[in-house]
Amino acid sequence: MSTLNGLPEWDRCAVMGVVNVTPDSFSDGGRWFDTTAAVKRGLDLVADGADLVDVGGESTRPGASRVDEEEELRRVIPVVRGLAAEGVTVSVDTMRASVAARAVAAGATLVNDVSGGLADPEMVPAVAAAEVPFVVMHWRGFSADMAGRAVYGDVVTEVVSELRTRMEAVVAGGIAPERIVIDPGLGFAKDAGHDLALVAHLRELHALGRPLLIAASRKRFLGHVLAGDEGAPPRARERDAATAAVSAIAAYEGAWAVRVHEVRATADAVRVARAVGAAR
Ligand code: PMM
Repeated sequence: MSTLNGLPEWDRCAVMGVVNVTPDSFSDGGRWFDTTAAVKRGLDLVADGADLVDVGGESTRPGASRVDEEEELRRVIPVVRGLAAEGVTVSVDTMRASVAARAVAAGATLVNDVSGGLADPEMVPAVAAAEVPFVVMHWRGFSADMAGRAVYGDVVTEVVSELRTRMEAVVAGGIAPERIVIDPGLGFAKDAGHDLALVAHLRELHALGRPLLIAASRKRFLGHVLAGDEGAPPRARERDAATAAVSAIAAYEGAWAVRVHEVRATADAVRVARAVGAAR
């Protein structure tokens, strides 16, 4: 498994637990909205087996509008500081350079930008200066109108090629190649078929030569897979077993980390994947 400059090394796929400090996130919106509850949630995820915790203050659910900078800072920074003070490895989920920089100052050790640096021209220089790992996710535009951009000839080839271009831009902007993590951005300008094709072709994503983060947790494509005869998908919070199934697949295929809202089943899944991989 590739090492990632600046983060602990895990001997298996890492489990990234999610704390969304938002009133409206896709799957857990409103539940961890005050600082104390959010820090406690992060610590509970660690107790359940999370290796690192991803803290975000802006919902990126399909159709979501943006939160303003002051509000995002108010949501995120105290939670990052609280978790880092407890010794937790913290990642910050933000598209804003100012939030990323303040979060790193508060103890975050990874910047997870769903726009891969496209949303804020200051992001790449800020992360380069902070010298922390950076998640480059495949992204074609803000959530408010991303559904219209879910148009591909061959989704796997196009996502790999767009990620390669983005990685080159990020490196040209000063972020060391050994600090980059890549992510296909499941559900971002993608329909269920696109997401499934990407999960089925993780090997092609490995060709980019960087650690791979997979964030399938509770997403619409899982609801689509699980929908019964009447076509009604289970609610987001009822998709955790399906999420763990993707975690096992991703871990077995060599993903660096999986990002999930409920950690326990995924913590087991990545251990089973490691054991099966070792017996291969
Ligand atoms: N998805 C969401 C939020 N952050 N970060 C990365 N790197 N990759 C993702 O696919 C991703 C992300 C949206 O999910 P949520 O609002 O349900 O947590």
